[in-house]
Amino acid sequence: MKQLMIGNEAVARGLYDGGCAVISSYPGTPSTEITECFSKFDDAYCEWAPNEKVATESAFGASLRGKRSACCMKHVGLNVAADPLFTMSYTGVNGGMVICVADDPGMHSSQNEQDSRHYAIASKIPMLEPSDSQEAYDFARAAFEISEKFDTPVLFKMCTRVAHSQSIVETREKATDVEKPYEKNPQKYIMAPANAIRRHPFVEERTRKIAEFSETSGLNRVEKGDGSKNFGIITSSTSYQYIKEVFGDTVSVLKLGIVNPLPEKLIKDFASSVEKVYVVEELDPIIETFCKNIGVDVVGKEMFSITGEFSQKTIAKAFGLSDKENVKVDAEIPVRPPMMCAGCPHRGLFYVLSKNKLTVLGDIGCYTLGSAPPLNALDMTLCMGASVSGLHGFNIAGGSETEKKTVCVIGDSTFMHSGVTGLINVAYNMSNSTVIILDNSITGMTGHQQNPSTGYNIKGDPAAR
Ligand SMILES: Cc1ncc(C[n+]2csc(CCOP(=O)(O)OP(=O)(O)O)c2C)c(N)n1
Repeated sequence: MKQLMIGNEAVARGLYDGGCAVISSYPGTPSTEITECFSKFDDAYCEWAPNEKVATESAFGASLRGKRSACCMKHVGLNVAADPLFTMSYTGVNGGMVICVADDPGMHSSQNEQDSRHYAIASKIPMLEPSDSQEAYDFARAAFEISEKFDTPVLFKMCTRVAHSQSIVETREKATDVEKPYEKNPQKYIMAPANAIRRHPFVEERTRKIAEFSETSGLNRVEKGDGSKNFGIITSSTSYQYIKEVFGDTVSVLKLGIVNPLPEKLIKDFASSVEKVYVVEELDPIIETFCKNIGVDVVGKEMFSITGEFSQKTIAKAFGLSDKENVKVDAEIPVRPPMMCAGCPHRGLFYVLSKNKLTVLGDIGCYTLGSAPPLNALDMTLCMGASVSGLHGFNIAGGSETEKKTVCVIGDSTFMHSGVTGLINVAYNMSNSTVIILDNSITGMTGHQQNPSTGYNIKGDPAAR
C-alpha cells in the first residue's frame, strides 16, 4: 500500500512492520513524532520515559528479554543516553534494538548543533541515515535485521528535514515470529572488567564485518551520471535531495545510507570513476575526513559550510550556479521566533522576577522564553537540569548575599528529566537555594507530551503521578 507520510511517521511504521514490540522514548524536536505515531499501534508497547538514559535502558531491557525494541530522542538526548550507549556496544543485543536520534542542523529548536555521527564512531555502533520517507521506512526495517545479524544496537539518524518532510511510502507485510527466547549469559551481559575485556575485540571484529557488509549492501548506492559532468559527489541524507534537485542526473553520486562504518573500497572505486570528488554533508566533515584518511582526494568543507542547514540554494551557490539556472525555490520565508503563548502561566512569574531584579538561572523549556524582551528575566540556560545544579554552584561561590538574590526556574518535565538529582545535591550539600518548579503539568515546549507529573501515560490512560 502507498501512503504519504512524514519521515518520522515512516520510521514508526518501519519499526512496527519490522516487528518492534517495545518503544521507550523521551520527546525532543525533531524526533517526537516517531514515538507519537508508534503509540497509535494497539498491539505494541509504547511509553514516555522521564529521560533518554532511562528510555535507552528500558529498550535495552526489552531487547535482553528477546523483543525487538527501540528508543527515540533528539541529538542532545544522546548525550544523556551516552553512558548505556557505549557499553551496549559491548554487550550487543538479544532482540534487535534501534536507537533513533534526530539531529537539528540550523538549530530550529535546539541549544546546539552537534553531529550525532560522532557518537556512532566513538561507540563503534553502526549508523543508518535515510534521505526520504521511503528510506526511513525501509531502513528502519533493515536496522532490526542488521542489529540481530551483527549482534549490535543500531543507531538510526534522522534530521529535521527528513523527519518533517512528506513523501510517498510503500509499506510491506509486517515481520512475524521475531521474538527470541531469553537465556542467561553473564559473559555477554555482565560488563564487569573481566567480561568487558573479552567483548572489546568482538566489537572491533564486528565493525570490520559491518564495514565489509556496507561495501555491497544496497543501503549504499552509486548513481551514474549521464556523462555531461566529469565530477562525482559523495553525500547522504537531505544533502542528497539537494544535489539531485540542483544537478538531476548530470552528475555521478555515491549516496550513503550506512554512515558508520564507511565503505572504503566503494569510495575508492567511485573516486577512480570520476575526475574530481566533492563531499556534500551537513555539519562536521566526517565523510570528508574518512576519504582523506584513506588517501582519496576530495573537496569538502573548504566549499560547504560546517555550520547551519544546507538547501538547494546553498548547494547551487557553492558550485557557482546562479539561482535562475537551477533552483526554483526562491521564496524567502519570514522568521517566526518562538514566544510564550497568550495566557501562559509562566509570564506572570517572569514579570515578578524581572521586576525584583533577581539573578535567574534558567533551564530548557517554554520558560527559556523568559529571556526574551520585554521580560529579559534569565541569566543562564545550558542544558536540561542545569538550572538546579548550576544554582547550587553559584550560591556556593557567592555566599549568603548571593543566595538571597538568586533563584532558578525549571519545568515539571525537565525537573523529572534531570532536575531532581540537582535538588538532591542542594539538599545533601546544604546550599540555601531557591528552586522554582514551573509545574504546568505537561511537557509544553515539545508539543504537550505526558510526563511523570501529569497523571497520564502516552495513550492518555491514567498513570502514577
Ligand atoms: C536532553 C534533551 N532532551 C530533550 C530536549 C527537548 N526539550 C526541550 S524543552 C523540553 C521539556 C519542556 O517541558 P517542561 O520542562 O515541562 O516545560 P514547559 O515547556 O512545559 O514549560 C524538552 C523535552 C532537550 N532540549 N534536551
